[in-house]
Amino acid sequence: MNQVTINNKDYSFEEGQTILNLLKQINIEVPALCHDERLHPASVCRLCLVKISGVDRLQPSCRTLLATGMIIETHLAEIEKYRKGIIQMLTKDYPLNEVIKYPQKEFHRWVNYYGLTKEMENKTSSVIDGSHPYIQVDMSRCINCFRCVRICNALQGQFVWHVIDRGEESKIISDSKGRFAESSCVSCGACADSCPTGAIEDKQAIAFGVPEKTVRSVCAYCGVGCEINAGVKDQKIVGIHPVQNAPVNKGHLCVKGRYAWEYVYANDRITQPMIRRQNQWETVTWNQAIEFCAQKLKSISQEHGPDSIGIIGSARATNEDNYCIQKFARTVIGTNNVDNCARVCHQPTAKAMSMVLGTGAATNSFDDVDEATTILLAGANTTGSHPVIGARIKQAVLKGANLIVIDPRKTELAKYATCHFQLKPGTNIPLFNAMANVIVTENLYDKAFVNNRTEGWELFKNFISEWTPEKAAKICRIHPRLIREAARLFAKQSPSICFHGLGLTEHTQGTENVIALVNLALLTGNIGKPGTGINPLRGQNNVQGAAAMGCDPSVFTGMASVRTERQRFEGIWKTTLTAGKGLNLPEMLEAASSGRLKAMWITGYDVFFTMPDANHTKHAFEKLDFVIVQDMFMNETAEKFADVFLPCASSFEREGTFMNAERRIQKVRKIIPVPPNVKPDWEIVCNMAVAMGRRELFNFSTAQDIWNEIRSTWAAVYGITYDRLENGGIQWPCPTTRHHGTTILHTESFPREGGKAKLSAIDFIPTPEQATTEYPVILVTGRELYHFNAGTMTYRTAIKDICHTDLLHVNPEDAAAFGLKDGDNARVISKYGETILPVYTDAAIRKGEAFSPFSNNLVFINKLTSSLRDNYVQTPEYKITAVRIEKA
Ligand SMILES: Nc1nc2c(c(=O)[nH]1)N[C@H]1C(S)=C(S)[C@@H](COP(=O)(O)OP(=O)(O)OC[C@H]3O[C@@H](n4cnc5c(=O)[nH]c(N)nc54)[C@H](O)[C@@H]3O)O[C@H]1N2
Ligand SMILES: Nc1nc2c(c(=O)[nH]1)N[C@H]1C(S)=C(S)[C@@H](COP(=O)(O)OP(=O)(O)OC[C@H]3O[C@@H](n4cnc5c(=O)[nH]c(N)nc54)[C@H](O)[C@@H]3O)O[C@H]1N2
Ligand code: SF4
Ligand code: SF4
Ligand SMILES: [Mo]
Repeated sequence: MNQVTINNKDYSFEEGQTILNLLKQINIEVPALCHDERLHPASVCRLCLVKISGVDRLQPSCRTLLATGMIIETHLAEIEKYRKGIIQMLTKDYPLNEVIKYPQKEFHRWVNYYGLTKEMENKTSSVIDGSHPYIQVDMSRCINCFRCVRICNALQGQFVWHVIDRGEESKIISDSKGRFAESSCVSCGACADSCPTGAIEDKQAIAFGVPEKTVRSVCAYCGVGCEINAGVKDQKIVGIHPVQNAPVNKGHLCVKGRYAWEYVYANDRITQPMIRRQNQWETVTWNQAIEFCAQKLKSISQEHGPDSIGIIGSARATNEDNYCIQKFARTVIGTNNVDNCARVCHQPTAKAMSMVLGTGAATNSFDDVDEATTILLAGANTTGSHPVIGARIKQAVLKGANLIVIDPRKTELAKYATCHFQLKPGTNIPLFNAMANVIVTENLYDKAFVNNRTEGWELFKNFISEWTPEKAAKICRIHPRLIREAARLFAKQSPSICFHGLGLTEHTQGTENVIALVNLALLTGNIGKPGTGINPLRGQNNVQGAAAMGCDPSVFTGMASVRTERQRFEGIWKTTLTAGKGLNLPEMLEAASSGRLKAMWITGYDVFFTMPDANHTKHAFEKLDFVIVQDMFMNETAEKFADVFLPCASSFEREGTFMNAERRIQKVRKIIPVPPNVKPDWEIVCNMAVAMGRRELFNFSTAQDIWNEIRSTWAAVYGITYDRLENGGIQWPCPTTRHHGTTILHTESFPREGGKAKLSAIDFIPTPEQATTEYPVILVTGRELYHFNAGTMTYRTAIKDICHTDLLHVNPEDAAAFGLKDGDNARVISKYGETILPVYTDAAIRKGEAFSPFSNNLVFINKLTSSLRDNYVQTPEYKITAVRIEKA
């Protein structure tokens, strides 16, 4: 069965496999210059033709499926002659010098293979376009394979490249019709990755040359968790490309994962431990630094108690690092004052989901995008913040999925949406409640699911009856008809999947926003099945992991409550642990302000720059006696407030694991050596523990040792061994070493008492932060594609040449009313502070609103943001600040 004969040898194949795919697998190379495994076969180059016995004409192997009994010849003399002829035609006018310089390029390999260089000439291109910081375009080397056109359309959905003219004359140009940098390109690098000639080429490849080896690892930026292949030469990274068959990114990356790795070589990277004395930084040895910190922490703890110290884990560092950090806080210091930046991000999601579903993590997987008929995207700008998933959602919609977007801005995906709710910021609950009202009153709910798998129905039904679309529409400033349409779409055109972002969580009712969204999934039975679920688009590469490892004041590793599981952890760590929950980050800052907290050790988190109401944060930091910052760079917190700086390794320089937004644990591999005086975070923490007399608890010599201890504390990851991760990531729960991991949660029941999920009546309480005559504009802060959070890393890469500052996005009519044009500096003033930044007029913003990213340290938008917080978990309300805008 499933047997074919190729060049007189027998092979087996898989159902649905193409001839070309099998040829690659068995290392028989045929040229296929228009082919890319990520694309549907085009078969325009006619080079991959093979002879199939009994079939008259030669067949393109790229799109011919294998069938049992086929007898295939790949290298008959007539075929080879034909191939050589085609490639020879392509070499006409092609520069010989490029073939010599880059012999490994796909097209160049075939030119050499067929011995075609003799008739070629050296040429200097007159059409090189170097306008883009990362991608060089030289269409004198284009062979019209159209891979760039197709991959830009089919993978990224950006439609940048266009074919003009026909036949011999046809040419490929970008949609700017001029300089590439002015096109609509989002710099994902897919076209450059696919181009077989170098007509579209990474500038990094031109500058740094061909790698000697590649190492597979995981992107260091966002929670999508794309797998990367890092090219290494002379022990340095020279380029990064996507892993073709990675489950998450399927051969795709965004600009940050693909290109923005140069920060590891930034001139101002800190590569020596330092102590600040009399306002001067002094470099010291590791022994001196650790000894100094250990003594300070000991004496502060002795004098003021262990709870006078707060420790912050890093959502950018590995699970192993974060496990050590929280274990250090709990066992060495003896406090539960440990947190991470999930606090300011998706903690409301974790809280909401664990309350009503029993588990605080995404219920489904990214692959469910392709299974869904309707996609609901709430408060997430996915093509900017999670670009590879944004591109997957865009492709799903282009293939026919319905899309409901809920966002005050007309985001890129809103332009593709069946329904876009451009609601007033902070009014999610009325909208979700009204959708639930329509689903209930129009009898569209899933009775069996509601009966068998939820509790609270009677109360909910009564509560929701008053939430008519008309009532909600007024509050949200949207049309009631649209609410009915969206509710029907979501309920009837299932499976329906929900993705959500900070537009739900970073509000005073952040936790409740998420609960109100979960209600919709529960009512319609859109949970526990393929193509459904509640899926938070988690922020940083390992924010899901940092929290799950226990960098949280109320839970130990594996989300084990400090209240109920203390004894178990006392057993595991063989020490006594403090009772009661500790302080979270906002509470730590308050305790600092009031003099109760004396010291902080902050790893991989620019707290001062990214917490709201910077004046308030500054006051808190000024009151602290001792601050340790552990980072790669002198971030704002370190520069203003640190007493000690401990330089850490980047994720390219160490082993460990990250956990992505779909609960997938993936292997982070050491790609390049650690700089001489720099250490991985976990090693620094272990050294500190040893210096403070707890060597026995931190006897780890590798990241794997730590992971094995993590496995022993948390049953849901017990089955995930390092060995198993060699072959790709695994999604928890994975209780045994034979278990394959879990792609969909809650298929049978919910891990709550009684096994049912909870429908909850959520009332709407408007935020006190409203527009006033003095502050008439609502400023929403969030992200854009190019920079990442504190900007510490992306501003140290050529991304700064694409996007050199945060811009204040203002509706064009508002801008005119304020007397502002594009590029003018605006002064933005809130109750909390003021700053100046350039204006960008943007029709995606409604009148009376404005939007700004928060990544540029000169702008420092958090001088403006309000100190209001979520009612349950204290996540700041970054999404709403009333401001006044003036010409600066
Ligand atoms: N390029 C890039 N990618 C990133 C990051 C980055 O800095 N840059 N950061 C990472 C991190 S840490 C995170 S947490 C994620 C965040 O990813 P997202 O959740 O996408 O983040 P934001 O852009 O902050 O906010 C999303 C949207 O919420 C909308 N919004 C504001 N108020 C409301 C509201 O009341 N209701 C609704 N429905 N929408 C509202 C905003 O207009 C915005 O479009 O991104 C991660 N990925
Ligand atoms: N106005 C406004 N402010 C916001 C937000 C908003 O929407 N609006 N969003 C908030 C959100 S969701 C978040 S998550 C925060 C993000 O705020 P931060 O967590 O401060 O931002 P990041 O840029 O992700 O990274 C923090 C630091 O980690 C360092 N780092 C990177 N890798 C490692 C490592 O392996 N080890 C160590 N030790 N350090 C490392 C980087 O150099 C950087 O200094 O910002 C919040 N602030
Ligand atoms: S880099 Fe990406 S978005 Fe830009 S043209 Fe190439 S494929 Fe399209
Ligand atoms: S989508 Fe996220 S994980 Fe993927 S390459 Fe971009 S930043 Fe990295
Ligand atoms: Mo975040």
